[in-house]
Amino acid sequence: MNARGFAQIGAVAYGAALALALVTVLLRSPQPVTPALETNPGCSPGDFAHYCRGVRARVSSYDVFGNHHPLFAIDGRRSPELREKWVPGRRDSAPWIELWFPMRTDFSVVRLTMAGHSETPNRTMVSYRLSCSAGGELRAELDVRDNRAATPTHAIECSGVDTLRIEFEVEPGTRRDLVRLVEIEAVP
Ligand SMILES: [Ca+2]
Repeated sequence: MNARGFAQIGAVAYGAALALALVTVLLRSPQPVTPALETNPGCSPGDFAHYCRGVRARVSSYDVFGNHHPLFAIDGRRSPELREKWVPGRRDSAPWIELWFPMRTDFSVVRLTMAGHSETPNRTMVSYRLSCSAGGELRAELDVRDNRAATPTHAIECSGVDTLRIEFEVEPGTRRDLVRLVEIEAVP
């Protein structure tokens, strides 16, 4: 084999090693979490789930290449800009998002803004479960089975909690095969 042949084999091996490394990283990625930002308890008085209050979001996965980071779900914006939403990875069959409050928090309403708010309405998620807890102890839960609203408002008494969790049921083969969540608000 001549030098060109060795170079071609080397290039193929290098490409394969890079692809393997990328797949390994993607498969082994831990559940991403947003940064711990400085807490300003007085900000956003109508929404305790805003990052400016020190809230962090952890998710089962997110669409890295689409840049649909979970921070978009707690930034206080209900923007029609298509990028500004949390979207899980395509292979995530049981997507969830969890909000961590920096201190025990009371709220009685959770308002969601789904992609149907600004995109096609049939992308609005129908089935999901809300729950809130304190120190790992469940305080309230709500199973939603027939949501049709793009910005649903759910009454749920969460008193002295440190975590709000939402688990979505995706529907393969429909427009609801992927969660597209623009915003979560925890209303006192
Ligand atoms: Ca947002």
